[in-house]
Amino acid sequence: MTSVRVLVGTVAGAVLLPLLASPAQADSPTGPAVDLAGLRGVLRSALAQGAPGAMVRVEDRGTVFRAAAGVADRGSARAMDDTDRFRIGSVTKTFTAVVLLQLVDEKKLTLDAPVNRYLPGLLPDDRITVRQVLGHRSGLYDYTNDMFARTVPGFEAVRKRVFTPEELVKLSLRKPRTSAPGAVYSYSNTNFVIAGMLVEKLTGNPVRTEYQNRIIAPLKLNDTFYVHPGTKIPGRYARGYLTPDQAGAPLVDATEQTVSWAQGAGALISSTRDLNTFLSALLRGRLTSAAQLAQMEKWLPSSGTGQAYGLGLRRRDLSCGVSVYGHTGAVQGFYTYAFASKDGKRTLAAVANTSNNGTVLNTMLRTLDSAFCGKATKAVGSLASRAPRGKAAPVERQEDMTPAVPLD
Ligand code: HEL
Repeated sequence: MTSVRVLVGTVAGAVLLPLLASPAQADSPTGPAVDLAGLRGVLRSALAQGAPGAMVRVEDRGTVFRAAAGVADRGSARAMDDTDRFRIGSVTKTFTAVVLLQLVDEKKLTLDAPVNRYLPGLLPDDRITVRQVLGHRSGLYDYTNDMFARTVPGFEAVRKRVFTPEELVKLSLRKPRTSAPGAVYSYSNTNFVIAGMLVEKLTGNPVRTEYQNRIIAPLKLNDTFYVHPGTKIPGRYARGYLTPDQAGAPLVDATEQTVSWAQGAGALISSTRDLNTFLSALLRGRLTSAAQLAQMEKWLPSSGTGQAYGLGLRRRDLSCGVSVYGHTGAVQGFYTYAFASKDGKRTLAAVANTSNNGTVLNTMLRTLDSAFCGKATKAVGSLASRAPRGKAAPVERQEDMTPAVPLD
């Protein structure tokens, strides 16, 4: 049987007890008890479905539940450790949105102003606003649909590429827009490349400096980095393994890449601890004014059952009736879930070091139920799901599984 290492302790980490010394449902100061056995079972399933490793960290007002399974590195067989760093993909979008909402607080940006007011001539339509961009309602085509239509060749073609953000926007504009501005939700990385451009234009600094000064340094996020266009993850990290489209083909080590194709839409590196700290701070109102947090939490329906999108922030309604707030990430080699309770007092970050494997993605989703509902529950959602070619059928359709994922 797969071994899952589970620890329960304090945030300071002074006392860490093996799970065997803990009850199956760990007592918790807020909400239902965290289902440790459930978390452990999810990690085990993810490994059985093809993830080399997986980890989860749940924090609840000073109590930490953490578990890791499998390997961080298939070459050395080093065990996954919950302190390993990894690429967070689109969880980056929440960081980028926070920077822009801070700029709104500073009166340097108006959410309902056209993007072209700040970036003259960038977009072909003056009606597209900053708010639409942050809520995926701009109608701007997602250029990654084409870029990653063939998973491994698409990735290898951009692994070392360095794009300017303007080049990425141009890729999007080659295609017709998906809707009129503001008409519907349609997830597009183009939006958050533009968000990063807005940050740079309004501050005169690279996005890296603004992440650093506004979020990373104040929250002491020592595992969080924007290294673009560098290709390496600093310090100790989990390697990321991309699943090819062809069934049975070996996993591709995708760890090293520029992530230049994503930039402000997905190029940050972090850890489960830092993501929990970040989301807790955000939801407790420590990163923006209450007014701007309320803007981020103005929910509109997104695709998928029980899901909504604000500004760079997702809401997921769990099977037990609890709603959680955060983001998901899918970057080559890593799947991430980072969510918190409404009051920011309970947080979860869960990662598997593989991607392009819809079964693993759906399995990892179940960490949310274990962390916030307190007992093993059936997966939510009713839409039939399709897995990448050659994979077992997943239990649930992921709302934002990129349309470029090959579906049977
Ligand atoms: S996709 C998502 C997720 N987001 C979006 C963004 C991110 N990631 C990407 O746009 C990368 C897409 C390619 C990922 C690749 C893989 O699985 O590694 N898949 C393919 O190449 C398929 N052909 C909406 C899922 C999010 O949750 O927000 O992160």
